[in-house]
Amino acid sequence: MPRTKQDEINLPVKQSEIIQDYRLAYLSRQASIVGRREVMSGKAKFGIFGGGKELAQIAMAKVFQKGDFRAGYYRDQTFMFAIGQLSLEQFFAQLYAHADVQAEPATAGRSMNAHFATRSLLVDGSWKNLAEMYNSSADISPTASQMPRLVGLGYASRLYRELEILHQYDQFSNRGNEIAFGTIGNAATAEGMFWESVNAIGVLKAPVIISIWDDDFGISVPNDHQMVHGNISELLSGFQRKKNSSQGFDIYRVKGWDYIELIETYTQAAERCRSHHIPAIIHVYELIQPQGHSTSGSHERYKSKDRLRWEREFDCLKKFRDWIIGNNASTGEELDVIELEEREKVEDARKKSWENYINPIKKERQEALKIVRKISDSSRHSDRLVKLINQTNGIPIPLRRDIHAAVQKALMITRDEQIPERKTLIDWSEAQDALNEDRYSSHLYSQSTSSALKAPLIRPMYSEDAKHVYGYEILNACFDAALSRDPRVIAFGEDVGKLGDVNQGFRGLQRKYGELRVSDTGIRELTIVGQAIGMAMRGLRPIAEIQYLDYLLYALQIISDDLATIQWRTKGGQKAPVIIRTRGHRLEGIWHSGSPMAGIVHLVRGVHVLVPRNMTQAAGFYNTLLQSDDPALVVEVLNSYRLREKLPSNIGEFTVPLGVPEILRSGHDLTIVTYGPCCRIAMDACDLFDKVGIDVEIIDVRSLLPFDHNGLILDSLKKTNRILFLDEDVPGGTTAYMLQEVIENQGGYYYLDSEPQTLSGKPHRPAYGSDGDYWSKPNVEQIFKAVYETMNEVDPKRFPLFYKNPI
Ligand SMILES: Cc1ncc(C[n+]2csc(CCOP(=O)(O)OP(=O)(O)O)c2C)c(N)n1
Repeated sequence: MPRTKQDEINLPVKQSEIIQDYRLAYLSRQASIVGRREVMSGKAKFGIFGGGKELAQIAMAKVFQKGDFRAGYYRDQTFMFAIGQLSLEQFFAQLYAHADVQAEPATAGRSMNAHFATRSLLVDGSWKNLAEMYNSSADISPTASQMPRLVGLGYASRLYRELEILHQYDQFSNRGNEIAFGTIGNAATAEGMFWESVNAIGVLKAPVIISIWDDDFGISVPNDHQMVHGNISELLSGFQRKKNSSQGFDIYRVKGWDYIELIETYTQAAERCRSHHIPAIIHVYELIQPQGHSTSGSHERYKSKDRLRWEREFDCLKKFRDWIIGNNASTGEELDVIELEEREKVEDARKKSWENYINPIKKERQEALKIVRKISDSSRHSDRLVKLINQTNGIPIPLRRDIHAAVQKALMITRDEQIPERKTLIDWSEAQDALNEDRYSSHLYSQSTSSALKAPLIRPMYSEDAKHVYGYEILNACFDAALSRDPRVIAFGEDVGKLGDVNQGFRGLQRKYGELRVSDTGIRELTIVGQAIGMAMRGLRPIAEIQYLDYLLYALQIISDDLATIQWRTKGGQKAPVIIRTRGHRLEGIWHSGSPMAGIVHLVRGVHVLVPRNMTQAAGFYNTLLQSDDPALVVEVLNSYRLREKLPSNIGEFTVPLGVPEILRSGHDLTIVTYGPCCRIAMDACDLFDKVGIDVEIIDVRSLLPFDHNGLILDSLKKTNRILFLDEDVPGGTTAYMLQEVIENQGGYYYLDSEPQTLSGKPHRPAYGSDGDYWSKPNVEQIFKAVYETMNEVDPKRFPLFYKNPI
């Protein structure tokens, strides 16, 4: 049938492009429908889909260029299809949790469906050319948690544009021409971190476009419970850029079913953002969620009949179809054919993806049961084994865990028999364990040659006339060397810029390296870390400062959910070598004295946690970390900045290894295992030990994660056979963690002659003042008593309890 030409119908988009867009929108919707069906039929566990948001995402994809980054959430499948970074087969593979990076490159089956990511790294863990790729940072589930990272993904462009010294890194940026695109649901904008991130992006003038997909609900809760006036762009209007101002956002409102308006809005926003680094917020409203929130429930339970009717009418796919026909860009019959073709594509991909997923598992089942059958041929329990084989074979959609359980059962049934094939089965099972270890547990930390554990050990050197300087001066010299050595090192935090941080580690360095290399930030711990994550994902080497350890809790969620999981949740596809610098442990009062190390250590597996006892140790850690591609938290000792240390002559080069404790004093009677400020207090207690003839060995753990990977503490325990774990965390906190590492993991249990002990702070927060500190945290006298009482049990005559009245 003759077609009306595009110029005759006067549309701003080519007709072929319109049809292509319709195809994609339809295909994506169909994928959602089929995906839901797969869950309902038991082939997948859970599904969350992007139906109802197709057109806006197609418009966003049109302006998304190579080098750009996305930080979005689970509704963005259409966008990912549109930029060519998600195939239908990959879409289904993720739904099935296909634990194979080839089939499911975003997360290798580690994240639930609709958690999108591109792979920034080569197999060896080194960077790809990100400037030549369409990039998506890896999604996480906590609502709005994509936002802090977005701050840094955008801000990196500003640095790459404005710092000439960074222009050489064209693998990461084309002189800062890249936009970071954020997407978020309307309800998630009620999260505090959304507002903190928007404010930070505005202050930093970061080229970011935030799209808010507004379908009026957050699961079942409507907008008037989420935000004042129920209208997010109205609420955001205070962020609106004023005329001729370079600060603030351009804010757009556009209907989610208006194809042309969407394209025009994104085109304008992207043009301004890319050329002038003016951030934008695009509030896309009148969107729908035709399948409800997820496969966990149906939206008929909470949406009124009127609302459901409206959703059918304002479905962007229906509106687009009507618009195409109304503008003579195609006919209903032609669109019917297109729809049929797209449905077939989805069905083909589903089938292929399912077979790719299930066949290897079925093959494993066959292999395992074949061995079990051989065992059953020689077994007295063959009837039980045959039953087990039949049961396992009868599972219609087998999981690897079903096979594993059957193998265990077969071995248990035949545990009193000498059948050669039992060995074959055990070998097979152990080989599978190794494969599953790789499938589910690899890449918690970097596995590349740049892993922090592989940094060469360079000892500090001292000239004969080495100066004794304040601790902060050691750090200052270290950071100066780092900034001068590597242009990608960027330091920032509260009071870090002009003041050079509250303890002067960066004193004078902003003047020397400029305001972009050493910067002040607002008081916003969460997005200081988010900023660092985004920057590090784009090849920079941020040192993000959290002013006090006590305030790390504001950022702990994002460190735990985002930073700590990046390498693992992408199975080595992405990394963010962030260094978080903070200072903590005892000083004064509740919020400048805390040491909640166990809370941290247990929440941030995937980040190294280092607790240097002085600033030379800290400097060595920074030098190690800056050579490596792992994220880390370094907790400096608050009361050591004004203590003098000898300045190494190789301040920018020497390294302190991770996971290697240091013996501070050797002894034979008992080992004290501690870290940070308690090292000094334990050493101070030695005067008392000397007086009563107790010979303690004191070990500074230095690195809580990783922990003593060569078993140095065990060696000490083999010698002393007695051990005290000491710190100023709460009882059962990091002391218990260290105890478990040494007594259980290292096998210390077998070398104990006395009960192992822990000495920590009180369960309450530290009280104010020097006496408050003394009665809240371990002190010299307590340490003495803890050790002495152990020795009293060994030899009560030699070590009488002289400080207690006889009972
Ligand atoms: C921190 C956090 N709280 C709660 C949830 C559970 N949850 C998942 S999605 C969602 C609603 C989000 O609604 P909205 O932001 O509007 O996005 P939509 O799903 O409608 O696209 C909730 C409450 C979560 N994932 N994270």
